[in-house]
Amino acid sequence: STNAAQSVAVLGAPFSRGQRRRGVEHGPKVIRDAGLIERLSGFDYSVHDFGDLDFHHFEKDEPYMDVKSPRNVGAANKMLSGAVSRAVGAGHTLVMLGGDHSLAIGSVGGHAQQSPDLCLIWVDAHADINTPMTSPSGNLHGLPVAFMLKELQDKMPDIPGFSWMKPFLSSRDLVYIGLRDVDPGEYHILKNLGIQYFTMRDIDRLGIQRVMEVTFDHLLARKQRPIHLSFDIDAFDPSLAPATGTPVNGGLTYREGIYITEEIHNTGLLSAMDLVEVNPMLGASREAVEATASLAVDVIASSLGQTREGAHPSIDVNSAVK
Ligand code: B3U
Ligand code: MN
Ligand code: MN
Repeated sequence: STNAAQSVAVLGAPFSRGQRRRGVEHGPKVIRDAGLIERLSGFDYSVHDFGDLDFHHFEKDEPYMDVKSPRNVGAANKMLSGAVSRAVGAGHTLVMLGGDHSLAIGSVGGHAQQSPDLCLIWVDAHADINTPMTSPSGNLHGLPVAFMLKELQDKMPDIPGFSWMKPFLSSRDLVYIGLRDVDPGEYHILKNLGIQYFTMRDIDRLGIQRVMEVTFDHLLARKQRPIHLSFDIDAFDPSLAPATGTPVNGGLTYREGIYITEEIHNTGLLSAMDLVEVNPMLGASREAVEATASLAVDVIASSLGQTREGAHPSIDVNSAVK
């Protein structure tokens, strides 16, 4: 693409308190160990590994209503949003490695500080749009989108740890792809706000090519603007991504997942992305963990321009083919 990013920043967010299963805080390490930085270094832009954030842990963190660890999740996201905002402001395309999906609050929020007109593509088995009232689990990785949306402001109480943030996204600036486990309260919100979403059934019906076409029509037809991609590895079928906290059968195939990211790259508008919920403690074997981490690398590389038709690096083709 002629719109190739100038530089990419990779930022690790080793954090797991948005859900109950330990291990997802090791996501950044296993994704790096699967060769992420080396893979990106083969491309046309410079790659900056910003390392991992060092989150402060609050020992005393009573639930609010049913919501678990609000102060830890709030503070981690405050730190993350600052780091993402600085990286995007410095001109990098930002790759955030989670950690659990509660981190999208800070990642998308920090991105929005620099690009208030961004749009959001959420690739996930889950809608992650519960409010404290609708959440069946009290796990904050099931709530991040509700924090972001202006239209849900009156449904979100003052949760301890989140006084620093304000909703910044309109429901029409969001598209979901891959849904297949949506809670009753979430379904109500999706319908009520008229949010554009594609379940796995929609992908079966329309095909992934049409799904991406409608996604871009919805988000970009009025004007071109920065894209934030928030990619939960559990969007993939569990046979491909077994090492994750809440696998759901019937997910994306490898080819559907990579088609999504190729198309997003081809817009030339990707400005930041998250890759979350890789949990190396949940794979049944070493191979299962490595397959999941390597899939995460493929998703990121393909979002940033790796193609299946072959690379076109900036070398002198005439001398290369002699
Ligand atoms: N919707 C459920 C389950 C869930 C959400 N996100 C994940 N699982 N990964 C909830 O707890 O809100
Ligand atoms: Mn998620
Ligand atoms: Mn999910």
